[in-house]
Amino acid sequence: MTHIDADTRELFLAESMRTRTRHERFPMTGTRAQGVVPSTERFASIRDIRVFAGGVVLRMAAGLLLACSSLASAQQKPKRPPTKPDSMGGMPGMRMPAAKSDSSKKTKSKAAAHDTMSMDMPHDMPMPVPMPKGMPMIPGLVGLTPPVTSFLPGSGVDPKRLPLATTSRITRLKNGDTLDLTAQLVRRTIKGHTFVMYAFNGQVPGPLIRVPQNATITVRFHNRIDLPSTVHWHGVRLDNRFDGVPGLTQDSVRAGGDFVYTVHFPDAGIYWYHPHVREDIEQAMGLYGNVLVDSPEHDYYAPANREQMLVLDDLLINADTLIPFGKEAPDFALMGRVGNVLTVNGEPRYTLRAKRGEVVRFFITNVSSSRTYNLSFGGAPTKVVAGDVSRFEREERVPSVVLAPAERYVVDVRFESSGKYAVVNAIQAINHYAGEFSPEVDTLGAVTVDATPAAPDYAKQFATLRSNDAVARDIERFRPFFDKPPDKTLTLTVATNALPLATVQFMNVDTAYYAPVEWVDGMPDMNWLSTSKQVRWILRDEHGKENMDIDWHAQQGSVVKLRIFNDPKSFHPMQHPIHLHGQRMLVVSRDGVPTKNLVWKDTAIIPVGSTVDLLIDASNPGDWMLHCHIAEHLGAGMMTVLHVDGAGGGGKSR
Ligand SMILES: [Cu+2]
Repeated sequence: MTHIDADTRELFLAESMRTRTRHERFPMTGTRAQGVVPSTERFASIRDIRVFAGGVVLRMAAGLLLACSSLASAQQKPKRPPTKPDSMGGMPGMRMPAAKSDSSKKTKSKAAAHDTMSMDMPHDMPMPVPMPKGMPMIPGLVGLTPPVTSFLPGSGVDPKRLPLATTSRITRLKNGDTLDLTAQLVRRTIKGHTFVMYAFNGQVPGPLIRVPQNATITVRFHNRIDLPSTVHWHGVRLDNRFDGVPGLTQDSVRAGGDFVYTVHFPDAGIYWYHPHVREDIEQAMGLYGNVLVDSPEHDYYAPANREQMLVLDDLLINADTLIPFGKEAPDFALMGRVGNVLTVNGEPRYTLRAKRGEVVRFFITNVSSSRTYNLSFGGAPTKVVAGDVSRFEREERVPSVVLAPAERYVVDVRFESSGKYAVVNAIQAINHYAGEFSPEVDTLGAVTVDATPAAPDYAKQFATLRSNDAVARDIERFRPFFDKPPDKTLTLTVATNALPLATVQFMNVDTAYYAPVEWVDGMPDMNWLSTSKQVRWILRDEHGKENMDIDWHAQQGSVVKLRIFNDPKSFHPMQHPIHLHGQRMLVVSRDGVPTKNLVWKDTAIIPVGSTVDLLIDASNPGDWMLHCHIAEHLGAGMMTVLHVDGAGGGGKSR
């Protein structure tokens, strides 16, 4: 999110929870319970009416669409006859494959699909994603498949010969050290099902690289997966040559190839690394890891009894099968792939035992392709301490933390009394079909607190909200630029072609209402069928130039104001976490409201309908990507380059 102050967080939640819900639950994700979402009345106004009206319009439209569906179906000429609806326990609305009579067809039974999946297999499985409860698949879409070939890791590989993935281990490195980092195929067992996936050094998440601030390390990357790859050091202001962007800073590393990165860590905090090639596949299949950069200051953070990494991810599974990816182009191009199994540190359930009164520092990273989280700790008092690239000006008590893809937050949580605290993602689900919102709570794990008192007892330090004067002083020199006119303006929108007619009809009505943030996939059928061949996500500048055609230069040492507007009238408006490589930036205002407590960021969520002003400290010369961090949106073109021209005049630092 742009910033966790109460205003913004409440806005996201409040605006999407305005409607009186039917309290329907989506049978899509993990363990759930009817939960309470923090409430506020501050934003109950026009949008309420709009959402209600939208719901009514949508229900009418849905009826109309059902009536027109045979027409749509006929026009679309599905590649296979519509399948018979079948009941599947716990997955209402799911449509299962019709009985196969033609044995020459390449389609395999679901159970065998993974082991035998060929990279050249047409993407012809029927709609594989469970539909939310009460939401039928749009009839005009039944039987259609995305126009791509199916891909899953490890085609033709015997899973039994692959190593079983392990949990992440800490790799402590000092200045000058070298690390071998290998992307490889592994076996992973999730909820009793075994899948072939990817891992760095056999670990999911990859090794936690822990380095002192200002260290420079060498990473020898070995690509041993079945796709080209690279490593991007997310949030790190490093030498441009090692930023890991194929076609911009390096060639992609072919399968079997190697590349040597030199990585310098100028800022303390929590960072992460992942490939910058087909993130929708490689990152989703397990290629992600954290870097924890330690400040030399002993009291950089307030004291805590314990540190924990929380890497949030979601995986899309159909019963016992991973849902394949598009080989030539990402599928799920409209909303991004939203998983139905939530994982923390690669496991479906996070557990921690703590002592009574213990202060636990959580370093949280959202590595999901598309999902935004609203995380809280069972009511335990929570302090937000730091964000992507720095600490906050001031520590702040928060009821929850909102993280869009790629964002990080550092929070201190004190577990005051013994008992069980649920770690939950509490959000507002959206049903695009009915135009309804409903509260949804997924339990990601639990912290069990013993009666034994924690020692030392940091109750007093925890109760103090520290001011980080060094951060405020550092930001002070940027304040004169806060109100300057924007140097660059980008509008976020989308263009589509050749989408199924039923999708187009539905979406034309769907935009009658919108949510600032979509927390779930409320239209999995339309989403699955959309690929980056049909959907182009767009950054459009003030000259009308789009994505990579934008010619954007800044002088090294300058301060660049970037204004981003997320057009709510686009074909499919949704939030976009916008990430800038190699620099740091401040979210100085949203919709004209100045941010009260600043933090240096590398990723900022732009809610639908909002205008967000970012101030970029263009300190690092080179060619730096600015893109949406929803993997499928990036795969559908939503990227441009900021050329930071060095003193020599060239944009390249090499
Ligand atoms: Cu996006």
